[in-house]
Formats: sequence, C-alpha cells, structure tokens
Amino acid sequence: MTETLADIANRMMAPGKGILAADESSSTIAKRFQAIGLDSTEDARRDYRELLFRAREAMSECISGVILFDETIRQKAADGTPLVQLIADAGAVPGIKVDKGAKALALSPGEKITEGLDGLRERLRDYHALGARFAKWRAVITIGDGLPTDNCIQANAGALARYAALCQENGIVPIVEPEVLMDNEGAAHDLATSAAVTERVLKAQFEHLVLAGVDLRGTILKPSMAIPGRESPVPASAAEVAEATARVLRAAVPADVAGIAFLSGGQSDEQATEHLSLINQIGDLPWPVTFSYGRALQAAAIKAWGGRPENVESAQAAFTHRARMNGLAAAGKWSAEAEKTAA
Ligand code: 5MM
Repeated sequence: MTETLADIANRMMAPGKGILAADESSSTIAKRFQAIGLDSTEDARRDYRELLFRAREAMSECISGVILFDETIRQKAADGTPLVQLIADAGAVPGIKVDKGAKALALSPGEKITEGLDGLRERLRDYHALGARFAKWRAVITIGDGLPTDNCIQANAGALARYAALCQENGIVPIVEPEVLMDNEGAAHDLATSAAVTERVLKAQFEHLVLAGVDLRGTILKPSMAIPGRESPVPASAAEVAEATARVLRAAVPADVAGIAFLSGGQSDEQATEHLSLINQIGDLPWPVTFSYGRALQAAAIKAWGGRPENVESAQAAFTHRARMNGLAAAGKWSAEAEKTAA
C-alpha cells in the first residue's frame, strides 16, 4: 500500500528520533572541510556522508530522516551501495534539499529571498524516483534596523507555500523552514524581539500555506527557536528560551501540522540539545517536537574525523553520542548527567 503524506510525516516524527540535516551545499561543505584542513573532493564528501549513514546505532535508533544535497542523493558508497539505500536500510526516510539558495531580495537591502521554484515540479519527480520522500526549502529572515520588512516575510512565505504545494502534488512531504537568523554578524536582538519576529513570520507562513491548499497533516515545520542574537547584550536562560519558543509556536502553528523539527542555527551542540529537551518538558504541545540539526549534530563528528580513514570509528562515536543526546531531548529526557555519563 502506498504511504500517504501523513504516513511519511509521522514516520519522520517517530518518538525519540529526529532528522539529520546533511544537505550542505558545495560551498558550505567546502567551508566545513576547510576547518579540518581538507580539500572538498567528490570522494571526500562521499566518504564523510558514508561514515555518518553507516553509524548503525545512531541511524537506526535516533535518526528518522536525512536531508541530502543533489550530489549525495545520486552518490554510491565505496562498495557501490547507493547512499540512499544505506539510509533506507537503517529505517530512516531519505529527503532532499530543493531550494537553490537565498539571494539578495531586490530593492530590500540586507534581506534575502530563496530561489528555486522554476522547474521544481520536474526536479521533484526526479528526486521521488531517486528515493526521496520528503524535501526541504529554507528561507532566511534577518532581524535588524527596520528588518524584517513585510515584503521579505511575504515573499519568502509565498515561495515556501508554492514549494510545499508542489511537493505534495508529487507525493513528497515538505519541510518548511523559515529561519529567523540568530548568528549573523550584528545580530544583537534580545529574546523578546526574536520571539515577536518569529511569531510574525510563522503566522504569515501558515496563512500562505493554507491559501495554497497545503495539507498540514503532511507538512513538517522547521523553525528557529526564539533566542537572542549572538551579539545580544541581554542573555537569556535556557528555560526562558524554551518558554518563549513554546509560547510562540502555540500562538502561530496550527495543531494539524504533522510535527516541528527545529534547526540549530548556530547554537552550541549542548545548547541546542538542552533547549529542545526543555521545550518538550513543558509538555501538552499539540504536535511532536524534535530536531533537524545540521551543525549541532555534525560538528563533533567532522572534527573527530579530520578526513582520515583511521578516525572513522571515533567520528561515528561522536555522531552517535550527539544523536543519542538529541534523541533523549526529543523525549524531554536529556540531562547534563546523561551528557557526561555517555560522553
Ligand atoms: C546543513 O546545512 C543546511 C544547508 O545549508 P546551505 O544551503 O547553506 O549549504 C541548512 O539548510 C540546514 O539544513 C539548516 O539550516 C539547519 O542546520 P543547522 O546547522 O542550523 O542546524
């Protein structure tokens, strides 16, 4: 029997599991490799992704889905097994980033619009044939003097809604990711500002999704948390971040949405885990809430690997540790003790 969109989305929101964002575009992965002194060759990118997807415990117990980049969804492991197959064999859902990146928004200095709608229907059909059952599109919203503008919020929300409708038309669950940045240069906003902007962005987003006829039961929201900017002079406690984030989501996200999977956005590994756990501890939320982390799941693994074959096992252990900690957080069960004991 064919899985419905809601079935796929529910699989991605399996209790105690979350999503691995391994969809770094060529320039982003090159930056990550540069930090460990490694050239970004096709084989190096394959070897790195292969080591993640072959981390059996992490993949089968903590990861429900993996977001891939175009190159990766077509790549084979060193022994010839398609990488998509490794993911599916571990019981996780393969997914694909389909946006073409955030570009300058015309006549709106300092703001961005995500491109990639032209030809998307055809690309989605190809990706479905390659095994993708969900997709991801990321919009970027910047807080600043007079920013974000309504123009930027509306333009990105409209593009995300068109993307989501095209996904559903083609049997693919859309992950809708409107990221309110916290780690850009000059991000000095406080928690209240982040919360207010995030609420405004999410409310606009759901108006557009509903207008486009998108079925929310087959849709996953990937939001940023309500959190002070990285240069904010006013810090917030982990409990304050969790409380503000849960409040904003309750105010803006319809209960029909299949689930919420946060991005980490530049938080430290442990912060991202602690915040997620505290949000889940608040309880009584109408949707399952988990992670869809890129940096906060991979940073330790990439460092441990260092591009050397003899470090594959330590890199897998580092990835497994973070995946397990975030799996606990998805159930509201992470603790500083668990972090130390397991490390
Ligand atoms: C893995 O990073 C993703 C791809 O980014 P680029 O297109 O810039 O290379 C990114 O979209 C990611 O999926 C989300 O932002 C979440 O990642 P973080 O690192 O914020 O958890």
